Amino acid sequence: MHATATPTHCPYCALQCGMNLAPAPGGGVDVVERADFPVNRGALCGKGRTAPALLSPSVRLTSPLVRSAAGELVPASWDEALDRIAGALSAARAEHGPDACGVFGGGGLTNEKAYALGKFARIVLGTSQIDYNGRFCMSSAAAGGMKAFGLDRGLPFPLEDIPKTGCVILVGSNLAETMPPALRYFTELRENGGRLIVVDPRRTRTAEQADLHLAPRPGTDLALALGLLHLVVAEGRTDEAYIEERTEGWAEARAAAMAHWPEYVERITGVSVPQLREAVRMFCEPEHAMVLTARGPEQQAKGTDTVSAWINLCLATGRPGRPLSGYGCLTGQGNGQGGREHGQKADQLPGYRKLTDPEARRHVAEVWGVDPDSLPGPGRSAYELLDALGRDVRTLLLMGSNPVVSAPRAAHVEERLRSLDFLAVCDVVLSETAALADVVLPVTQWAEETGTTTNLEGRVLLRRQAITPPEGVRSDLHVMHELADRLGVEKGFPTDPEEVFEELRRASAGGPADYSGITYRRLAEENGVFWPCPGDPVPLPLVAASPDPKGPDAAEATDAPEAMDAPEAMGDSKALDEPEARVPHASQTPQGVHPGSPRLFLDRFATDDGRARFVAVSYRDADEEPDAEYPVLLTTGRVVAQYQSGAQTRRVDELNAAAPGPFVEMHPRLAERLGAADGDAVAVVSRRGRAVAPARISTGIRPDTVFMPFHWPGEGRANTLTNPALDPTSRMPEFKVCAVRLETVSQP
Ligand SMILES: Nc1nc2c(c(=O)[nH]1)N[C@H]1C(S)=C(S)[C@@H](COP(=O)(O)OP(=O)(O)OC[C@H]3O[C@@H](n4cnc5c(=O)[nH]c(N)nc54)[C@H](O)[C@@H]3O)O[C@H]1N2
Ligand SMILES: Nc1nc2c(c(=O)[nH]1)N[C@H]1C(S)=C(S)[C@@H](COP(=O)(O)OP(=O)(O)OC[C@H]3O[C@@H](n4cnc5c(=O)[nH]c(N)nc54)[C@H](O)[C@@H]3O)O[C@H]1N2
Ligand code: SF4
Ligand SMILES: [Mo]
Repeated sequence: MHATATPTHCPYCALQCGMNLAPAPGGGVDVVERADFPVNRGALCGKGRTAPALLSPSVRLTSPLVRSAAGELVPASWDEALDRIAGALSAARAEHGPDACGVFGGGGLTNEKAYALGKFARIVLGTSQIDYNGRFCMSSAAAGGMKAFGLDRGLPFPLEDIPKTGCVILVGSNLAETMPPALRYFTELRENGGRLIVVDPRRTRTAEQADLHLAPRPGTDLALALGLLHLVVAEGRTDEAYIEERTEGWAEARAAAMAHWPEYVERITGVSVPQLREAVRMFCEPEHAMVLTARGPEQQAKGTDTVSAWINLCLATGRPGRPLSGYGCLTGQGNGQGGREHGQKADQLPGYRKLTDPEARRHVAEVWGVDPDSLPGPGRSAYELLDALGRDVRTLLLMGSNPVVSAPRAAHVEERLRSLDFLAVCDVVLSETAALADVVLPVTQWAEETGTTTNLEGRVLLRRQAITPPEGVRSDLHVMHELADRLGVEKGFPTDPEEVFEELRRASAGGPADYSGITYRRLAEENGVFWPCPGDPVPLPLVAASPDPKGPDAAEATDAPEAMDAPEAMGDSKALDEPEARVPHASQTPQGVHPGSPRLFLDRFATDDGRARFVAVSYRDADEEPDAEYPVLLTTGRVVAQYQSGAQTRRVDELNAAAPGPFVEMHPRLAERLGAADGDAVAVVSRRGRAVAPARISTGIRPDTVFMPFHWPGEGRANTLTNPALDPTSRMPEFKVCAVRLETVSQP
């Protein structure tokens, strides 16, 4: 335990608020204000403030658990638990081939863990079957950003630029609840005379702050963005010089947008033509303007095209790559940004490299000390992987996610998890998914360990250990080290996070997300560094993996059935993040200290020719539109006091008191038709299942739509209802739209 306060960051969302942890009088730690971190300047939401509750042994796991002959989870030694997992992975590989071993990661894992997990899958298990929950989060924005700019970094500018711009269109973000300390930037924007437009089917706490609130029907943001672009052209508000100088593809994108007449867009979205015109005026008149998207428009089966449409609007008006302007996505999880850069994605190698790029394979294989040809190809996307459990994928190692609550069509996913030969879960608490496991490993979290995260601005941060973990708890890095050892790879999985980070620097060097110039020391001294930050990492090879990358079971592995490699088994996974990322700032010298890159694209975009790409897109309906049987739209999201699947926050008393359970938000007119009063239990039924929760009546939601938060398991689980229709490029499920019907429930 440190004698004085330890400066660190919050365990939860992508804002990664700075906080100090001071030793508490009765043991444990207290959260103390940390004013020196610029993103939140000391402010915290209730989740961050109460985070020390997660450290209590009454909340967190403190011993490995294994399933007994009687089917119960019982405490066991680390050796027994690890032996069981290694045995199950070996057996699956021997019997069915390496792709029978699946790995599922999380965007809350530190960079070091995400990096080690990707490496573990590829060189210890030799499996292609790895993906992570970030696929459910920001993958559509990543794909859209890649297509247009050749690079995906959530925000290409720091949050501090927001108050200085002229107008922000905030599309499907309820940041007043999902990142409360960030609301300050928008308040300051308005105090400075800038305008805020919020696009959300609900009048949220965020929308209440807006100068203009557009409330489209869920799933119609694509039409809305195209309608705005139509008006920009019709009103002669395009920036022709910028289009000419800095972009490609305008003619096709323009033609596609021109087919979206304002009256047609009004019919689809429910946003009136005068409101569309007002939005265009607010957005185009100031010298600087931004569009920021979050999960509302992205979690749709057309999320990538929707992001492209919003980017097209920005490009046509000359915004991206200009000061205080451009397009950005508000990433969600604590390491939502870094977690998508270093190799836990199905199609990816560290440094945001493509697994299919021969040069990327060569570089990373050299860092790992393996043959490039031994690296598997791209695997399935998150939902496709979960859907394949118990079929092709027989054993799963899961780290940092709770899909029983958070995956779409959750009852089906739960059934797939139960059908596995073997499930191993590393978690801090006994989540609903951990409760299904054959072995649960209790791992260190946040204040109990050191590691780096990358916040929504692309700012790499150092989270420092502030407290000694309880006896019986080990880190995820330790788990990978021990499993690799048991599976015949003795070197290459250090347990010291800084040693892992040093290797990550080398692996990312020269890649799009280049961390090679970043060190723990710099992170501590500079309060974070923005990537790309090329530099001079420790020369190779410092750490080499065992010479036989597949370990002792290599012979069996070679006899694996070929089916997993067949193109149809891959789905469209090859499309996951097309097109390929290019190295930005390649000209910068690796000598000397690179300052990091708070603002991207000011000189050029990260494409081959430095020009941004318009992508011609057209509106299409949601996968499931309302009909006579399912006449109402369901959308889902978050409340301020609960986090994600709730595995952590449902264990914090103060947060539970603030948000005790699920609800179905509905308009009074809809409630009246249904015959439900506020608080009455109502059933929401979709083609996937039925959920029951109390009605919450509000005039702030469209009468054709109901909203449910997704933080709870059981009867009120929103994801029992959601549609796993996937975006063709990003493989993002359509969490934000499905068709339902409502029924009253007679109460006992
Ligand atoms: N309190 C809290 N904070 C969190 C999290 C949490 O679970 N709880 N999770 C973190 C993570 S991982 C993420 S990804 C972020 C998410 O942050 P947000 O994107 O802000 O969160 P959501 O509530 O999922 O969705 C935002 C809004 O989209 C609206 N919406 C629904 N359908 C549509 C649509 O079709 N179009 C548009 N334009 N809007 C629509 C919803 O009404 C909702 O108000 O939050 C992070 N912060
Ligand atoms: N209907 C609907 N569903 C959604 C969404 C939606 O808007 N609507 N949003 C989606 C989005 S954006 C996201 S990001 C997902 C998130 O959903 P999940 O992937 O389920 O995310 P969490 O609930 O944060 O789960 C993280 C788990 O990891 C554990 N954990 C925390 N730290 C560590 C660590 O260091 N190591 C290990 N091994 N475990 C750790 C936590 O205790 C928790 O059990 O949900 C998606 N699901
Ligand atoms: S806004 Fe996010 S990072 Fe900040 S305290 Fe709340 S949960 Fe933590
Ligand atoms: Mo997320």
